[in-house]
Amino acid sequence: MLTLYHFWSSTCSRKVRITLAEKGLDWESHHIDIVTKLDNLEPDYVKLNPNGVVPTLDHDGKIIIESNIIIEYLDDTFPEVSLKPEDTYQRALMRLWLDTAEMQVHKNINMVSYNKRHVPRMNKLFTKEEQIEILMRFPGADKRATMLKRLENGVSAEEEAFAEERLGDVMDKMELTLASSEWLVGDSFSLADIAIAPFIERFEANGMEALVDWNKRPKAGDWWSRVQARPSYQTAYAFQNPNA
Ligand SMILES: N[C@@H](CCC(=O)N[C@@H](CS)C(=O)NCC(=O)O)C(=O)O
Repeated sequence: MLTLYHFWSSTCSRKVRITLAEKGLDWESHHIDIVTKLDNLEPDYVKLNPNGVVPTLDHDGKIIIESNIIIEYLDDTFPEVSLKPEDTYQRALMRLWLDTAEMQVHKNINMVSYNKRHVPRMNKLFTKEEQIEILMRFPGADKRATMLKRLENGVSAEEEAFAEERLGDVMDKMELTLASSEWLVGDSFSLADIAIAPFIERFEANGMEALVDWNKRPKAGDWWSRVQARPSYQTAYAFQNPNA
């Protein structure tokens, strides 16, 4: 039995929901409200995910964290519908996209989303003192320190612009790659496409025009249309906030 601890609009959770849908796997939903209820900081959840973040997968009592590791675990464990290239070099390229999704895209979109999404959302729900208390409950020292610094000093226009440029680098790499292959790795849809897709939707939702101007990057635009047309993408995005 598969249970996914996830949040409806989290990019990392969406990666896993797309993978589950591509593979036609049944799963049970355990919604973790990371915004208003802060379920992710509850001690029982932190026992499962010591970083206090979503997603977390429970497969018959085996706990797996980190979205990239979860999607590879699912693909390895349920190989009937494969989302990995056969060729080992192509597999390495696929893993490089997974790494890019986490180390370049997730990291920089977090920076860009801070003023756009995070600050207005938190200020609406909590006073500054409450926000400090919440951050002190974060289990990871690194994240706690980064977020406390951001709360004190904000994210500057320069930091935001730099992060957006790094996201532009990834979009350029996609455009170049997709000039000679149908999908991010070769001619089959793979975990590489799944790992990147939710962030493109986030760029659009954030109104980051320079990144999603498909006249400028037509190959990436065509790829994006094909990703969104897949039933797996639609199923993953149909999951709405159960508390709304
Ligand atoms: N590297 C982790 C990142 C997980 C992560 O940052 N999740 C976000 C949502 S996309 C989260 O739970 N944030 C809650 C918080 O920061 O309080 C993964 O890929 O699973």
